[in-house]
Amino acid sequence: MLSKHARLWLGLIAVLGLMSLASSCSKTEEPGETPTTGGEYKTTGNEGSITGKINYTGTAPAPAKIDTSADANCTKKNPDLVAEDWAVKDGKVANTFVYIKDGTLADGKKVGDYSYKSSTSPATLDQNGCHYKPHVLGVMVNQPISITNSDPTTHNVHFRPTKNPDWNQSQPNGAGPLSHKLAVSEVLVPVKCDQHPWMRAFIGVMKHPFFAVSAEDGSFTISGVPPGKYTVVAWHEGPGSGTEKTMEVTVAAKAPATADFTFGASAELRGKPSSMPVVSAVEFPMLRK
Ligand SMILES: [Cu+2]
Repeated sequence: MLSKHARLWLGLIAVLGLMSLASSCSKTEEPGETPTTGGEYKTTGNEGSITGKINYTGTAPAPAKIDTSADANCTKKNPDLVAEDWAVKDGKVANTFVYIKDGTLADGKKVGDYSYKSSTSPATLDQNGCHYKPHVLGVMVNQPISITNSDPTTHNVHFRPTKNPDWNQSQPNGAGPLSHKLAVSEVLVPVKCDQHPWMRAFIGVMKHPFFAVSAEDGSFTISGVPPGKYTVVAWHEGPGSGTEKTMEVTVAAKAPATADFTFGASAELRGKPSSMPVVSAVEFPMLRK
């Protein structure tokens, strides 16, 4: 039989053990992608491309006028500001993020088996006329994002990811560019301005370079794609975490593959809700942030 003291000590040791487990668990939550098994992807010269159009069938929602009266500087600079959630022109949709979600290369390796050199040239997110340009942006993990303020007012850029840390910076009129990086892939990170609640942008963060954003004419091209069979997703913002369309695409050596996507007003074309972030089933409730 253990004495009362011994039982107390054993209890204390168990509590300390749990606390150290908790701290090691929280360490694994630090952002960063897990290392890949296939090494860095080396171009072979056989790469092809995926090109297509984002279409809209039916009557597109009329762009809603934004009330900017809370900041006279915004009203003066951009009196006709409208919402950009559905930028549709002649049945073609801009601001759709298209990316390879999964797939197998001709060499039998999965896309995720390789690592891909991150671009070191910064992507730019400009605050201009009290909205973001571009409205949808794609970057690779750890690629610098340069955030500029071209407005005669103060903005407060606020990245609101679910897999990367929250990031929130004030940027007064005339201040120099801010720089930020996201270490974990995430589709897509909403960006808002805490000064102007209508301001909204989305950043797709990818481990690989196989992504594009549709232009005003609905067109997109993903170049440098190794031959293989892929699941390609077209994501568009919408209720909740957005909607997505999925297509299986085969890329042949040195050839362009076509992937046209259609969104629309009907329930069938509205697309299915984007998949929500996966929460680990094994989770200590007291460790939830
Ligand atoms: Cu702002």
